[in-house]
Amino acid sequence: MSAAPSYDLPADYQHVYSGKVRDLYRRPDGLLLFVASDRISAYDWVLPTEIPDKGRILTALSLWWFERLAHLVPSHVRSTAVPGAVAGRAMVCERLEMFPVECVARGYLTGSGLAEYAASGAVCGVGLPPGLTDGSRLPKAIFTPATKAALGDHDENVTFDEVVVSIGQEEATTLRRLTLAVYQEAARTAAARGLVLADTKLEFGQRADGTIVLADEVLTPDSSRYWDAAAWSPGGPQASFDKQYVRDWLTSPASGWDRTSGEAPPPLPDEVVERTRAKYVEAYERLTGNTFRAAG
Ligand code: Q0T
Repeated sequence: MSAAPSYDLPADYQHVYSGKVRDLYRRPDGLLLFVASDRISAYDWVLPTEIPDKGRILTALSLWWFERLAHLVPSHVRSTAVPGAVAGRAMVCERLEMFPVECVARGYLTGSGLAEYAASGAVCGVGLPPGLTDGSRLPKAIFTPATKAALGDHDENVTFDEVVVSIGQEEATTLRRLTLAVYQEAARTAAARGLVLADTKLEFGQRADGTIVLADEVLTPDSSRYWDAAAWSPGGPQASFDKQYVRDWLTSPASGWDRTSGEAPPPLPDEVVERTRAKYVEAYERLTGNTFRAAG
């Protein structure tokens, strides 16, 4: 995963980092190029099949959210004028000093939050009432920070007090306030479009003058759990808005794949690719009210 991805970018763009599905480059002027690929991950694997337009759809969605959130927090986006090789799926961003904290807000209980709650009755030190189950709505949204793990590892949930030790009281308090404000605003918007925003992960950085800035991609299906509100039914795992066709096929006999085998997953059939692409388009269109237009 450390090899530079093979976009045909100008020679003076320097590859600095790749996540499972995103790549970061540095321009000669010091600004960053944040590229959303068409790669998709499932069950901790990057699949061998790409989802056409996924990077463009998620970039358009991120940009839409950054604008809607600008009254709460500035974003790292400086421009969408990017090289042709990554047209529509990249953003030019200012370089920040990143906080070493994954800022997660949860309005619903699932995933690692559910596991912690089942073991201790709390998530990241935040006590919760008894009787909650997988998919339950929380009485109010909670800040559940995590520390960034190395690529391939899972982030580790930490308490607010551990964040204070790491970055200081004032900044920890600000990140919590901003994370919950962003979640609240986005969850309200999603609900109005028939979507549940179960949780979301944000990353913040700081300018040299101390301003705290929202970075990374925001409120995409890759950084957030979206569920169809009409199907929400606590008491078991909720269908993923975007990845359910992929998961269902990978775990069906048709795939021939055993996810406990340690073997890489097989390529996705065209039908699964097309249905999944349609879900990303649907998420974009429902949230923004805009029509997604594929590149001509
Ligand atoms: C970063 C300085 O997920 C990451 O990158 C995806 C390709 C993590 N990451 C973010 C940075 C950013 C941003 N975003 C920024 N504006 N300034 N660093 C580095 N890694």
